[in-house]
Amino acid sequence: MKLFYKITLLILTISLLLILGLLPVWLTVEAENAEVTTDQLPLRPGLIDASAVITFTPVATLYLSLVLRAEEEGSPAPGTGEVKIGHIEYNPDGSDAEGEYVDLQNLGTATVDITGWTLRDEADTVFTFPSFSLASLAQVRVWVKPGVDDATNLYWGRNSAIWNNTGDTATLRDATGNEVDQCTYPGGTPGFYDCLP
Ligand SMILES: [Ca+2]
Ligand SMILES: [Ca+2]
Repeated sequence: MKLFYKITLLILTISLLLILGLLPVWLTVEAENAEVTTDQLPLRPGLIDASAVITFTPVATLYLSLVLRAEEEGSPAPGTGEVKIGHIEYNPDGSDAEGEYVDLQNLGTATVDITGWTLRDEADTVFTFPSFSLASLAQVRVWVKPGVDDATNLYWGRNSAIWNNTGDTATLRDATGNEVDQCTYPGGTPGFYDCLP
């Protein structure tokens, strides 16, 4: 083969390799720049948008399908909330009415709107949550006593105790009355109970 053809073939080969190698980089940049607000698919929105643009390139399609599969496996995009009764302080030092409280924890990955939810004891004394959102991994303390609500403390507003020192059951229901969690403690020492393992 003549030298000219050899060089031409070499240049073509290098060009092809460069295109194949750089395409994924370009795609990634495009995908990250794309702004899409769709939440209908459990995938990274930018990548979906990019896929519509470059599906004409077989290599790009292959690459993208690999990326999308990785995204799907890597992150459960739409998070879920998981609110649990964490701790019940039923026999605190000093006045029970002053010191009793229950901690709720959101163990999930999404914020949960607990407005209108209820917390009750075995005797059906009910606390209804005011307008409140519990962020992922956040905690809120529900005091029995009166007080001024803030981001981590809510107040039942009672002057008498709720949580029996000899055992009781706390039940948490959502705004439509579905039971979300329940915690029964036996009572006695040490005066508090951790509902979560
Ligand atoms: Ca008590
Ligand atoms: Ca009680």
